[in-house]
Amino acid sequence: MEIDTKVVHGGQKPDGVTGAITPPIYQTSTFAFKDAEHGARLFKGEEEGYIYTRVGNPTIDLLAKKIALLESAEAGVVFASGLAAIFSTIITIAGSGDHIISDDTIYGGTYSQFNQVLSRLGISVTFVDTADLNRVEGAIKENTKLIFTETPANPTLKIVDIAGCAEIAHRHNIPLIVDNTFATPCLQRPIELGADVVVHSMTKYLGGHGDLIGGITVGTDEFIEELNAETAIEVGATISPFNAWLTLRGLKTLALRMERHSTNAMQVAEYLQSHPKIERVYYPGLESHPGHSLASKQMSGFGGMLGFDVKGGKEAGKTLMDRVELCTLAVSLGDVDTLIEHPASMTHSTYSEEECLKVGIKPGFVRLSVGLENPKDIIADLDQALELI
Ligand code: LCS
Repeated sequence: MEIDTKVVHGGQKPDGVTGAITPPIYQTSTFAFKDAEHGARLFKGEEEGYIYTRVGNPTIDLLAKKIALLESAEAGVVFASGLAAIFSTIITIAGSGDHIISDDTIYGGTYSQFNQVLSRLGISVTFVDTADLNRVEGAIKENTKLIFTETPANPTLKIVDIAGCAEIAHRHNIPLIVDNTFATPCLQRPIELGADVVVHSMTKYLGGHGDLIGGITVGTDEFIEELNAETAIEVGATISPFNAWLTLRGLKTLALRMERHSTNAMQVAEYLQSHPKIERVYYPGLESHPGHSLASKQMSGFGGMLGFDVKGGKEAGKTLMDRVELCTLAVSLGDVDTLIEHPASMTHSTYSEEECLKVGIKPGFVRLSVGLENPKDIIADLDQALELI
């Protein structure tokens, strides 16, 4: 099946009992045992079945299976948030005394989790520009347990060579983990390019409607079993069955939405690129983007996220964000609605000013999650706000 058919049908069949096309929401915390022996057998793993929603739930399991299928992975575990998925994945592979390599341009919340929480657990992190493969190779130590990267990166849209990073990781017998939140499996499938594990904030495009928080990790059967048995069930960052169901509902239109997000973003990027008050536009679909040719190779579309530097720096950027009317000034991304924000003071305020500058987040850098409105209206809104600078 092609990916746009898979998002509709993958892993799903009408309900065996009622014929319902939409899967039921098993909104329950616990499941009754037939008798004491049955319960004991389930706990021992001698028989398959449901016990308790933190351990397993049919709605949540269906979602895990579906996203694994979309990502060309064998299995998945769903979490209450993207950060819970990332944390649980990392601590399944690395522990006290170990070292990990992370890209230096990642979501600000992931950055502070790595900086603050992992260091408290005795896991050291080297942040490098993983788009430079020599730097990745150079950062590997005896105790390095994994490489983590995000591509396109939040918020600068930097493009990282997934196959190149995977080759280095595998030569050192360590896994490559890719955060595929910005691209989604409709535009990029890291496992097909050599990555071992893919993580997502489902809060974004996978859910797609700005109405839930969720995360997922997908990989091999063996890794997912280890993640479940050693971390996920004990950490207990379980999504609610209702939020899992909302994600299943959102996924049905993922291919269609990503197509429209991409064409809308391209039009907005071209408009901004030609605007005299804009210094630079960051969108992998533009030929001027340094990652354009790599993105054209490893992605089948360029997505709905873009960034731009407004001439006049932070003050000019602030005026723009305060004056837009159709676009909403808010964090998060991947919604139907166009969202605008200032990474240096918002999503990436966990980076110091110097750290921001080092990874290319200038004071006047504005991030736009281009929504599904008519692009003419998005452009008209940006245009009237830019007039006011
Ligand atoms: N990975 C990426 C690439 C993200 O952009 C985010 C959240 C996460 C992981 C964490 O996922 P969560 O726990 O929030 O589900 N990014 C956000 C952003 O850029 N604005 O608000 C949240």
